[in-house]
Amino acid sequence: MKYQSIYCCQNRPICKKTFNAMKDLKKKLINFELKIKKIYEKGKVKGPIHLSGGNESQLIKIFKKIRKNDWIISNWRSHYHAILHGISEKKILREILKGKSMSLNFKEHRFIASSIVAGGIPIGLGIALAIKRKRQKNRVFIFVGDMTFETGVFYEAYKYAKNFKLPIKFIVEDNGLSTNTPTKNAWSIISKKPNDIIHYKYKRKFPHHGTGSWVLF
Ligand SMILES: Cc1ncc(C[n+]2csc(CCOP(=O)(O)OP(=O)(O)O)c2C)c(N)n1
Ligand SMILES: [Mg+2]
Repeated sequence: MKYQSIYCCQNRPICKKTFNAMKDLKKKLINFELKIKKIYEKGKVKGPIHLSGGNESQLIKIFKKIRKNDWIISNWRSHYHAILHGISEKKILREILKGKSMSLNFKEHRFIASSIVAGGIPIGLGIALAIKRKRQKNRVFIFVGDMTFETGVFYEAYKYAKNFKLPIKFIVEDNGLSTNTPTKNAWSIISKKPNDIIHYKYKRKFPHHGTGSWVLF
């Protein structure tokens, strides 16, 4: 995806100001992960980390549509999601140092992450149902990997959300891998993505877990 393909200012091609802001934001995301990598390799993080990389531009574009009072349901690879939802790097770093990279949770920012494959999906569904019943205006954005998309939990939640018109948007982050196994090998067939979900592809820059210097799983 090229920055130039994103439109701003009443659908005019992206203006220089926005272009520069996006470049800065991309740098901010990458630098944060590099900082975590360094700290992790010094043995200061007492738990697993799952770094992002290669998906900065796609996420910046997606988060432009997300409002502060919307809920984010994330997973084990959640640092970028948290930063883009406006949570301070200091706050995120504090949790990572406690070994909580895989389960960043900031209720005050409407941010929930689960390291259980598909674990966050029913939680997001419940939040969306509550939002609808209370006639509130905010929405729920659920981020899942391409392998999680193939699970039964995803399928049921997607169906329920669609049938009951819940304020949910699903985003499939597709790196083609389920940990280190190609998702195609894990499931034999890759399912078609429905038109009403956001689906983007990216190439993983880091191993599934860690930085490549310690144990890999
Ligand atoms: C219930 C459960 N089973 C297995 C795992 C181990 N596990 C962690 S991530 C993962 C694969 C996820 O692949 P995908 O959804 O594509 O996400 P990605 O890591 O590629 O972003 C698995 C099997 C887990 N965390 N939870
Ligand atoms: Mg994957």
